[in-house]
Amino acid sequence: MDDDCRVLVVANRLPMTITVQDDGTFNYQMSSGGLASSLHGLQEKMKFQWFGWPGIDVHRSDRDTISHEVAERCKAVPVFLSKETASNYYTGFCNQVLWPLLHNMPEKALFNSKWLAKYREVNEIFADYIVPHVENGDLIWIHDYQLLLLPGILRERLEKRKVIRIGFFLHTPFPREDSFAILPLREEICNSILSCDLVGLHIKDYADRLISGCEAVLEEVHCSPHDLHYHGRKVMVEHFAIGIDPDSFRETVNTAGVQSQISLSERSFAGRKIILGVDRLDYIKGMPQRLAAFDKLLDDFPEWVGKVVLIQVAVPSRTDVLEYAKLRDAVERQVGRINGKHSRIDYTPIHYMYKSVPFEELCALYAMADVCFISSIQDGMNLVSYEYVACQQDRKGVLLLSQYTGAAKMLPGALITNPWDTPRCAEAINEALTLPAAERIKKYDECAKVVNKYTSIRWGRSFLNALESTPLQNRTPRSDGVH
Ligand code: ADQ
Repeated sequence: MDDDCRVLVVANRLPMTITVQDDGTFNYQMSSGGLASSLHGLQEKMKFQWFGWPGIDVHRSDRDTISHEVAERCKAVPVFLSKETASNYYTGFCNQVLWPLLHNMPEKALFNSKWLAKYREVNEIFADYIVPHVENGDLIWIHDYQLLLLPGILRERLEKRKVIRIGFFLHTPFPREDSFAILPLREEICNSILSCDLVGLHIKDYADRLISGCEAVLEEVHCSPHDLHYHGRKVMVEHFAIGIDPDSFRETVNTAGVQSQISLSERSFAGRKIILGVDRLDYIKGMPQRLAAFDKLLDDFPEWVGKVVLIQVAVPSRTDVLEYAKLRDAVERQVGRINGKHSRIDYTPIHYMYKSVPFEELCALYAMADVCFISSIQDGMNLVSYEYVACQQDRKGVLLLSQYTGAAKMLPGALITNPWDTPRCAEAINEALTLPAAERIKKYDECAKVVNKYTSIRWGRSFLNALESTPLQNRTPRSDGVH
């Protein structure tokens, strides 16, 4: 990869979090996790320029100050959106239309034409900020479902003026045919995606579905296994499984602070096995299914009552969306019912935490759990599974992983489950808790090999290498003369 190459990374959110303090001044903090840390290692070698929404409503008079600070601190350009625009675009169209449909859950989707118009408008606003920065030879890397129309808009605006390559990575699954058929804007979305030189998804299934979806709604698409030809342009469609930076987790686990948190917690759970669940409280993560399986374990294998606990961290997410509030209520009622049923004076089976835990505490939880149970009913990849493996170098615990995650295709040592099949999930938990040491270690080592090899740096480098290797091409004019 050419080290002088400039990469414009465009994502819904900036790589830093900005908050307003009591005195009205702003606080800036680099976001932990996410895309910024995935690309951290590469940023030292290549010139990155970020674009993203700061996530707060900023008065016009403060915009210059914030732009200056953000440019200085993380080489980023904030894309300002009014509160009303952001709400219709993000809370509305992104989270209540695109998110459920991309995850094949049309029953959770709501439709509203104002949201749709604002989604288009925000993708145009992103282009307004980006276009003045683009130079010949740039690689533009656009991320995720919030910006599906941006590649097409940029291609139209820059076509004649700049020689650039555009890449797009979708972090969610690409929907199955039935959900795709009701996706609003599907033609516009496919047309935009095919304005890219390279389109990346986590696994081959999603890439295949994207190719079929584009073929279904657009004329003039010609497909071969790894690329498409559209309006005379070649578009590569590849799968690049994202990973994590395992060293940062291992190093944190080995700090004295985390080690003492682990010892303290181990003492309070002495004589009991620990199953861990960590998720944003999102309906894709299958928390009710996990709780039902744990309940069934205690019913069907009563020898575990008093001997096993489930620690469930539910990170608050999208609290302004009704479906998420309903999910929280349902999960908390379910936790109460199960605890009411199986608790004893000296035993509470489920330890439920509705909060975002600090990174050190998260690493301590990962390190002390005997089993990590991931029961997503849909999930693009699922990085919690990788993080658990990275933190388990001493204990070599068991990963119980839903077949509906991208990670299930990557981690051969995991015990794969179907979260809808409650009795078999309960059996799988029992199997995970009783796996003979030699088999457990073998399975763990298989997972660790993948987590250590397919890191986030490798993911970023592979995508950018592939993007840089695509031929620079002009779009041939369409027969109707429209470009
Ligand atoms: P998410 O749906 O957010 O990501 P996931 O991949 O599991 O799901 O990542 C969650 C991240 O949040 C992890 O890095 C984790 O450390 C962090 N996190 C979890 N609990 C936390 C807590 N209590 N406090 C602080 N941080 C916490 C989307 C897609 C996934 C895809 C990723 C990356 O839905 O399928 O794997 O993007 O592409």
